[in-house]
Amino acid sequence: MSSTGETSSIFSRIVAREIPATIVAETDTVIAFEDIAPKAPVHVLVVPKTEKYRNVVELAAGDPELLAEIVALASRIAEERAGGEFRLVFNTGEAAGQTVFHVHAHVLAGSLGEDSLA
Ligand code: DGP
Repeated sequence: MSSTGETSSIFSRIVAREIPATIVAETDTVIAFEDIAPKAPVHVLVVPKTEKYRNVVELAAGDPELLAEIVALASRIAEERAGGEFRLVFNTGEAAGQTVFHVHAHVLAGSLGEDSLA
């Protein structure tokens, strides 16, 4: 939430159900939904509900337990949908391909090729 009470990041708007997404799992603190432009047979984004952390470095320093929740939910999704093996990608910084500055993990699974690094 911003100081005006409006949500700001696109992912906060998904958390608030202001824009649609195919939500696949949710806890009190974390939400998982299908990426809008999938790069693999399974391509789910796992996102903390708070938009306090812009990237995984900030999250690891500020709330390592929340980071562990993201990893645990990613693992659960991969277990349910792809036999438990998966690639976890946190793009960190514009030059690394990050476009949404609300930390999120890409969970990629199922027949991964070289070009499926999200
Ligand atoms: P990154 O480039 O690492 O910041 O990843 C952002 C991802 O978010 C990208 O793969 C596309 C996805 N994305 C962007 N906007 C939306 C949206 O409105 N809905 C969904 N489901 N995914 C989105």
